[in-house]
Amino acid sequence: MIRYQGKNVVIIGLGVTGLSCVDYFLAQNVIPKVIDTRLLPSGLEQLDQRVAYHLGDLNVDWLFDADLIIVSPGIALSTPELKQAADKGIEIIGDIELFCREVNQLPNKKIVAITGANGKTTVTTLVGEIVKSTGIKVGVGGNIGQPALSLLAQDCDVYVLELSSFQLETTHSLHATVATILNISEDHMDRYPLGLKQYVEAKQRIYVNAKYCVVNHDDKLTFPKEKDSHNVLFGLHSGDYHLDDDYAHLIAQEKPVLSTNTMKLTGSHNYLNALAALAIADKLSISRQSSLATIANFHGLPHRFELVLEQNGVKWINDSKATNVGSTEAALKSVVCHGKLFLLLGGDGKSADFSPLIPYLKNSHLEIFCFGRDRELLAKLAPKITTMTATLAEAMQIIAQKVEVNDIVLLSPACASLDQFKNYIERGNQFALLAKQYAQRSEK
Ligand code: UMA
Ligand code: ADP
Repeated sequence: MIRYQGKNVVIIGLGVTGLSCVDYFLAQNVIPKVIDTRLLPSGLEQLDQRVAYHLGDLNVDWLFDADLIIVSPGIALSTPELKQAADKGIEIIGDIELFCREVNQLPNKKIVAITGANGKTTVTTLVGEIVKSTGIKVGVGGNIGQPALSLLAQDCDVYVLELSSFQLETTHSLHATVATILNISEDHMDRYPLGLKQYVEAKQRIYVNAKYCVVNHDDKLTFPKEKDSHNVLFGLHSGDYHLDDDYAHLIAQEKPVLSTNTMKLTGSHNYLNALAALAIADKLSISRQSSLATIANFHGLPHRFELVLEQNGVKWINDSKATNVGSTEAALKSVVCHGKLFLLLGGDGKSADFSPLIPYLKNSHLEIFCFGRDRELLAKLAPKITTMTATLAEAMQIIAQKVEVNDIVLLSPACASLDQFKNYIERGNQFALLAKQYAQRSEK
């Protein structure tokens, strides 16, 4: 274990990350201080009584007195108080850095590091399942929700980490066996005032010291800056791993290895996710046969282009996890609709440019409903076919009166949910519940 005895440690954030860091330091008898800028942070009840805390703002006396500041991903490094602390030479890192320092000390451990604008959780979960099915001891964590530090308590041989750009910004000691940036499209522009370049720079940190880089052939921004023979490429039509012309098979090293109609996952974006997972598994030297069996049986995750109801000839698809433009684009590319498509967009757009959606909104069989904080901005994309409502529930009420056989109702909002919901799960659950209620009523 790396020793932090005698250091004055300040942790910022009382979310799951902050609490996992508190546990980590307490386990080695270092009692940190904790700051949260919120007055009522969620993790306060769970905080160990030995730990002093400060709420409501960043306590600069504590910060400037610290030897080490651990910052949660929800707090930007550009926060003025943190910049001042950095200028004073105080070390500022995140939980993933603490985790990597520990794993680097242990022999024969492998880290798979996965980032990208979209598909992170799907690929992280799938790789975790692939590794687990071989009997290798695996821990899956990071941005997926299970804090990485909590994995140290388990005896794992392989750690599969989903890493956000925020987490990568505060990580310096990652030595991944396999690292991937799945794709890049705009997200979190509220945290990257210098634009996409700044977001890409954060993502690219995943490749530093990686043994193998798994790279998206169709997205140059996912390529490591230094060209390297250890790069493995996946893509729709080209690369070491790709699809055949009619997307009927996954192809690896020019050989068809899996028929897509035996897969439970649907949509070209998910086939790309499967190819990336297979490329990663191959680099972990996992048997092809075993990986392919797990890929074929993987159902995907809730709230991600999930068919939650098919009744009276109407399909209701919950893609609440589409919290940025790229993921909504993927849904619009994948949806096959023989009737009218009712598209629900809305929420907090995080300062995104929504214009890449415009080409997909020209379909004459489309009706759009925009709700939430950024409804006006979204409505400008295709005003003639758009209805604005304050909430998702109001939009659903109108749509329920209109749907007919062969229609699809698709919640793929292109925005975060936090303006009106606790999270994307609550938003997706509300959509599914209302769909079921309306469908039941129309049966009567
Ligand atoms: N916050 C404050 N003041 C503080 C600390 C936090 O206002 O002092 C706010 C943040 O701005 C944010 C919220 O509190 O709105 C939570 O922030 P946090 O950093 O405390 O979050 P944690 O609960 O520790 O969860 C974090 C990740 N959250 C974020 O990056 C915002 C979780 O990813 C991750 O699962 C978890 O660590 C474990 O690693 C969530 C997420 O939304 C799911 N990630 C973004 C995404 O996927 O797009 C990057
Ligand atoms: P992340 O963890 O990066 O947010 P998820 O797997 O949770 O990714 O999926 C988030 C959203 O992105 C969902 O709407 C999903 O359908 C969509 N998605 C998944 N994989 C891809 C991909 N490779 N390209 C574009 N969109 C994707």
